[in-house]
Amino acid sequence: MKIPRRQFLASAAAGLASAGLATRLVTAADQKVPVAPVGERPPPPAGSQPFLTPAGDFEDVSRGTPKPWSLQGEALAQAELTPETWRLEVTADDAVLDYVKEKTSISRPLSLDLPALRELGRKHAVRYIKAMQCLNIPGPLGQGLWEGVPLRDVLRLAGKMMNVRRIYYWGFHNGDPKQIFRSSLSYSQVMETPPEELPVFLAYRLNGEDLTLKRGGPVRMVVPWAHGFKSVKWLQRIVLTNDYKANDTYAEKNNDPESHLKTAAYLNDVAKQVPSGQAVMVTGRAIAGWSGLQRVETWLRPVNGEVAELGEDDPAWESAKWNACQLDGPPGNWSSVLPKGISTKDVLGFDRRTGQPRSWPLRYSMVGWSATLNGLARGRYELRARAVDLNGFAQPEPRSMLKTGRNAIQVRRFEVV
Ligand SMILES: Nc1nc2c(c(=O)[nH]1)N[C@H]1C(S)=C(S)[C@@H](COP(=O)(O)O)O[C@H]1N2
Ligand SMILES: [Mo]
Repeated sequence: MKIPRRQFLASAAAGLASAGLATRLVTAADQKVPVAPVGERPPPPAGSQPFLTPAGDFEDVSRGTPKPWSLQGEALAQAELTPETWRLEVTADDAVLDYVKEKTSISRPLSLDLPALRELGRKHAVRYIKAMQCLNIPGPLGQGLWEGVPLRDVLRLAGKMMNVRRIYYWGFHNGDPKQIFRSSLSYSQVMETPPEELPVFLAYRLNGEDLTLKRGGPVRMVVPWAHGFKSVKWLQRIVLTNDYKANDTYAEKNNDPESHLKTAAYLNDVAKQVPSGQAVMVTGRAIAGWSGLQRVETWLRPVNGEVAELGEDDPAWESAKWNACQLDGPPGNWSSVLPKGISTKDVLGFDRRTGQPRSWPLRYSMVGWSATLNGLARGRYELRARAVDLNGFAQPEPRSMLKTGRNAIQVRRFEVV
């Protein structure tokens, strides 16, 4: 059956609208906004959010009763969450499943302690800067310089492997199966790292210090390209399996277990009232996800009378004027940003010889942005922000499922008086 194009678009839009999704089509005009080349972008203004989030300032998304980070003394040692008691067990799956024909085996099951992992780190340690972002929370949790040993180098110690297609892993869960928070990766994702991609690793340091219990220490998985749910805290168990299905706890909550970190723009708060004649400085943060980040744009919309939600199918979206903002450039002085003794040359994502970032923003990192609004007449306004990825797609285009990563277009309302 042929559906006229207009009618098709209308019904597609209605479908999206009824699903409550913040999805907008990108027009060719959208893609012609000039962006300052990396070298010309000014470093972040003084007093803006720190580039690296102190470990204690991350937003915490921890499950468990009691929360594993609240354990102390003997209970903490019993939980094997002290540097002395921590162990990582790596075994082959012995489950029998009718849809899996070949049995998994490894020649050397492992029980690794922290000194052994650190010893591996002398030769194989990697560091990179990554934003931690929950798939379901509309705002980054923090950004760290994570350090540890690639998972592939740990798995190599397990000897000869047969029939491993997936890697299942989880952490301490109060010994209660109902509290397990699991995640998984394919064997290839772990063992092979494409050029410029960052490896999955077992992190034991954050911002130059031992990983705190609250951030998932002694050891946490860090999956660079993924949302937080792949980065399991208090890591203790890895099971190599020939089961090809993802076993992620997050999948049970209607989330896409294979989703990638989304490119997204977030707005900081704006003063509710601004005196007329005064410039309005708006700021926010943006994440460079899987599809990269080209620019952030804002749309300032005068609103008269009562403020109502802008419906998904409101024609105002089609005539919206989006303006490119100023994206923060690399910090002027990296040594004041990185922990003492760490050079950018030792961090993945930077050129080994020059110490310059290989791309900006760094992959999977978070940067600040700002815009100054001048000459606003008295009245009420709505300000929206969106990110445009390296494909020229304004986010959250073209994907339509927020359960693969929340990056709807945020709005702030203010009044010029
Ligand atoms: N063991 C364990 N690991 C976990 C979780 C958890 O509940 N238990 N939450 C995950 C989710 S959903 C997110 S978004 C991140 C949050 O990391 P943070 O608490 O360091 O900010 O941790 C992940 N790792
Ligand atoms: Mo999360």
